Amino acid sequence: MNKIVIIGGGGHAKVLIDIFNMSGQYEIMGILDTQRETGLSILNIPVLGNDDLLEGLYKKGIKNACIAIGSINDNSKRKMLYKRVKQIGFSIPFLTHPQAIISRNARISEGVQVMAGVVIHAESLIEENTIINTGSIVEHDCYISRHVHICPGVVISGGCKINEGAFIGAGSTIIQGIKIGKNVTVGAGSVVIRDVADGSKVMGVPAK
Ligand code: JB2
Repeated sequence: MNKIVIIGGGGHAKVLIDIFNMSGQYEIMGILDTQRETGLSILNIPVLGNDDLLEGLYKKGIKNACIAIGSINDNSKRKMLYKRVKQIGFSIPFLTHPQAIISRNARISEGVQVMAGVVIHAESLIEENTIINTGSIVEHDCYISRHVHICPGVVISGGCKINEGAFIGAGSTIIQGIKIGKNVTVGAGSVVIRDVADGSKVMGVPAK
């Protein structure tokens, strides 16, 4: 079985460990965490130490890694870790909960994490290291760039474009054809009916 190391041992890691346990595709060798005590067990997986161990683990034959840092508002740490781990040589597999529905005509890139109850429809493209969190809907013909976090319960209507690093808060709705700029934050529960410029923070109904 392919060996994998998990980076980050918080809430997001627990959701991912459940997915690993269900899929049985990877043998989890341990968790790296900058704050948690070495030897601590998280859902029966031991914390091995911090990220200084990455190179050594790779040399010992663990060739797969999972970025288990989620994000609240800011995806930059997730992006930094993804780049660091790729540079060492690790593969970062696409992970999906068995109860997600993904069109055969959707394209999903490396390191994407798709949680339970997600629906992704035809001709949508999801780029590297993006999280499509629990119960979200990505309609047809959407483009979702790298290092994006689509939080639980978001609805992205057909033909939307979500650019790199955007954070779409829980329960938000984005109507059809909208463009969301780079590193935008959409507050939880918003309804986005106009395009949003790079770096903006919007919230509310309609989002402003
Ligand atoms: O650079 C790091 C690093 N920075 C923080 N390297 C490693 N290896 N670990 C790091 N951490 C660790 O990630 C922290 O010490 C902490 O144990 C863990 C983050 O846990 P937390 O529960 O705070 O956040 P999360 O990212 O697992 O989950 C957030 O995002 C999810 C998507 C939460 O807000 C969840 O509620 C949310 N579902």
